[in-house]
Formats: sequence, structure tokens, C-alpha cells
Amino acid sequence: MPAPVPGGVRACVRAPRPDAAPPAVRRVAVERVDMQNPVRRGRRATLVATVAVAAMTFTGVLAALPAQAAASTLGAAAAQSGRYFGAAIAGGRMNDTAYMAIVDREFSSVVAENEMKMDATEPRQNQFSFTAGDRLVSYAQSRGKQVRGHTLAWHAQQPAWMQGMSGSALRSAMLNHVTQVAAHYRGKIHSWDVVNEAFADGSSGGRRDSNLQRTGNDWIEAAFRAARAADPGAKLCYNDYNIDSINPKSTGVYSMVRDFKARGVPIDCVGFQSHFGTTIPGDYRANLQRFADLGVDVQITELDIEQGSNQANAYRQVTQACLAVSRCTGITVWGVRDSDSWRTGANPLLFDASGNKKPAYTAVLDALNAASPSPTPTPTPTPTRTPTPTPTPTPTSGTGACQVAYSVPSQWGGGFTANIRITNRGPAVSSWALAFTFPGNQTVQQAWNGVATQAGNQVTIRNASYNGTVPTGGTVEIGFNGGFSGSNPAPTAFTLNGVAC
Ligand code: 9MR
Repeated sequence: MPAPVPGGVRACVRAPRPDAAPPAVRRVAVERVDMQNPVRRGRRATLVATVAVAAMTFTGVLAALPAQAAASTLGAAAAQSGRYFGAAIAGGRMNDTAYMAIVDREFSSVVAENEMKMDATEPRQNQFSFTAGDRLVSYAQSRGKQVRGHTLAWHAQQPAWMQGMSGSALRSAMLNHVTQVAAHYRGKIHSWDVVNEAFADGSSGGRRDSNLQRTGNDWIEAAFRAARAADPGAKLCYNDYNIDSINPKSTGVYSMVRDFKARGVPIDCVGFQSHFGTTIPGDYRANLQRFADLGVDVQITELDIEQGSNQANAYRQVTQACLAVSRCTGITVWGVRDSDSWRTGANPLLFDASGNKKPAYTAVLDALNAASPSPTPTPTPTPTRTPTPTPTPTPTSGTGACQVAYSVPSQWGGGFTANIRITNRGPAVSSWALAFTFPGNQTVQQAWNGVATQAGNQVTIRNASYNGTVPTGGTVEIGFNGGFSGSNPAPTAFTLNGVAC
């Protein structure tokens, strides 16, 4: 009984499959019609250190204080245990004052329901449209709310020009999109859903077939590496639906995350969309915990639960499950009022069509207020934020102006992604130009954290506006997507500001 929903998506409640938890659990699946900075990292580290010191300093004081008063909004209540509570915002509703009054008051995080997707941000190839996304970011910044980014690479909601692409052209276009969008929002996004819904439903535990998947199985890690290079300060998430319980699909994702962690692919978090029927899987908390145990944060990213006699209790259970997992850092509901939901008729949200708080709202608020105070969850430890993978670095020796580590984390037919870490071995600089020579037939197509020019096989990459100053011994990380024919040997003859490395 699929009900059409705007945007080419149909919601359907499927008969329980063998992997589903109790037969009574009605599983919501989503069936899509394919419409064919380092600066911030430093600040975050400082903040984490400050919070840690503050937590240590105040431990004794807290113990002596009376229990804190219950918070009266979802955002404030979640903040008591160091978490966020967010909502998906529809750009078209930002002029609705009743809607925005709820958003202002209740949520500490926002995510664009559609405005940062591929079709919205790159409607024509290489012509980017950020107006609607920027509006949401500006709003959030003016209110001190975090922003989740959704989503950089997805088989659905691709712009028309991308739907017909394949092979290396599609791979390059996808990586360019990831790079450009993440770079545009650099420093402004708390967590990016870098890749969305790339695994197949059912019992295979494998990848979903899509034009992106057909560019090669490494497309997901290539996207994560490009996102890290473009916005080193954002947490990078894999996001999917029907991975909320322990089942073949979630185990497929689990295996990918474990592999990424083992190989240094930059992944920081997994998003569990949590579009539920009337009940919650019995192993929901255990599933969140097994992912957290891999060394990633877990986030509940698109929560909505069909209204029934159990809705408030189900919302309570989800909230308590997140609170029980120290690395569950926040919850986002997929909409504000029932009338705003993509699930027409399911009334799956926390506010009714008139903006009144539902029993489910009170259940969530009470659960958040009952949580033990900070310092849980723990901040992300440094090892999970591996800045740039360097599988095959080619350091230039040197006693010269710089040391360079060049690596190619991803290569496919005719294209590659390169990362370069420059260490300044000379005096401090306030601007820089790194030059090198391509030994083969290679071109720079898209650079990040620097501006590239190429004449023949000579390449010069100059600093971006934000990373020109490098002290003696300081490092800067840049990268580019390139094309090649024949072989792809590492560049030679690196110079920094005209002096050999
Ligand atoms: O809520 C979104 C709806 O307005 C769009 O029409 C639809 C198009 O695909 O996407 C919905 O959001 C989806 C999210 O981006 C990814 N997970 C499933 C969500 C519900 O379909």
C-alpha cells in the first residue's frame, strides 16, 4: 500500500523479512524512484581540552549540588548529557512563523531536508547553487545551532545531468561535487552524511546497484577522502535506513566501517535513519553499541515513528537507547509537525499539525532530563579523526625548503585523487606556492585547500585564502582530483616558494 510522496519517493510498510525482529514490528522501508579545516580542527581540540578540564574541575562541585532542574526544551535537555537534539528543516517552511518558533525554541541542531542534496546544490554540472542551503546555515549560525549536512553522494536525487553518467566521468563528477559542496560549507557543518543509502535491502549484505556503485567498489571511500580533504573539521558519517537492528544489511555496513577503520579511511560516524513503524527493534541499543565499539560515533539521523497507541513509549525507547550508548552523540527527528512529515498520514513526529506538543514529545523530554549529566558522551578521540590517508606516500627527502608527502588514496580508470602534506622546513611564510612536475600525462582537474594552475606538465598550487600562513615546522594539507592516460607516476621536482624541497 505505497503512498506517493513528493520527490519521487514512496513509503511502504513491508511484510517482515527473515532479518526483521519480531513479527509484530512493522518495518518502514523507503523505496526510491531513481530520478534518472585544519583551523576548525584546532579550535575543536582546544574546546575539547577546555571542556575536559572544566569537567574535571567541576566534578566535585557537581556532586555537592542539588539535582539540576529539568530542562524545558529538547535541545537544552539533550545538552545536559552533551548531546544535540535536532530536526530536519524544509527550506520552503522557513517563512512559517509558527514552524520557526518551534525550531527556534526546541532544537539545537538542524539539517536541510532537501536543500543540500546533489540535485539542489549542483543543478547543472559545475554550476553550484547554495542559496537555499546557505539560508539554513545562516539561520543556524545566528541562533547558535549546529548544522548536519545531508548528503554529499547518493544514488537518488541526482541532478538530471548526472543520472546518465557512468565510469570515470561520473566518478570525477561525484568527487568534484563532494569537494565543492564540502569546501563551500567548510567549517560550518558539524557532521556530513557523506554517503547515503549505498547498501542493498534484503539478505545479501552487499552494496546497492547504482550508477555510483558501478564506478567501482571504492567509490564510498573515495567520497570520504574527498570530504575529509575539503572540510577536515566536519565529522564524516555513512547514513542509511533499515540498519537499525542487527540484520544482514546493517552487518554489511558494519563490515565496511570496520574495514575503513582498519585501513585509515576517514570515517567518524554512522547515521541510523530510524524511520520506524509503531515499534522499535528489540536489539536497537545493542546495534548502536556494536557500531560505537568500532570507534565511530553513532547518530540517530531521521527519526520518525508511526503514530499508534505506542508512539510515546517507542520515542522513549529510542531516546533511552541513545542515552545508553556513550558515543550516541545526538538525535534528529525528520521534520517538526506531523503535517510537515514526508510520511503523509502517519503522524510520526513530536508536534501535531497545530504545533502542540504530543505525548511523544513529553516522553522524549522526560527521558533526556533523566539522563546522567555530562561528561558523557566522550569526545571523539584523536585516532578516529585521521586527517588524510597516506597509503603510499612518496616523501621527498630533503633538507630544502619543505618536505612533501604525496599519496594517491584512490585511482580509477583515467582519474585519481591525490593528497599532499607539505611541511615547511624554512622560515615562516604568510603565503606559499608549491610547484612540481608531472612525469606522465597527468592533469589537475580540481584542487582543494589551494588554487592550482598548470602549464604543460608544470603545476603550481598556491595557498587558499585561509591557509597561507605556515610557521617553521608547520604543515598544510592539500589535494586534488586529477586525470591521466597511461601510467600515473608521482610528481617530481617539488619546490616551495621557488626553493627546492
Ligand atoms: O523528506 C524528504 C522528502 O521531502 C523528499 O521528497 C525525499 C526525496 O528522496 O527525501 C526525503 O528525505 C529522505 C532523506 O533524504 C534520506 N532518507 C529517507 C528520507 C525520507 O525519504
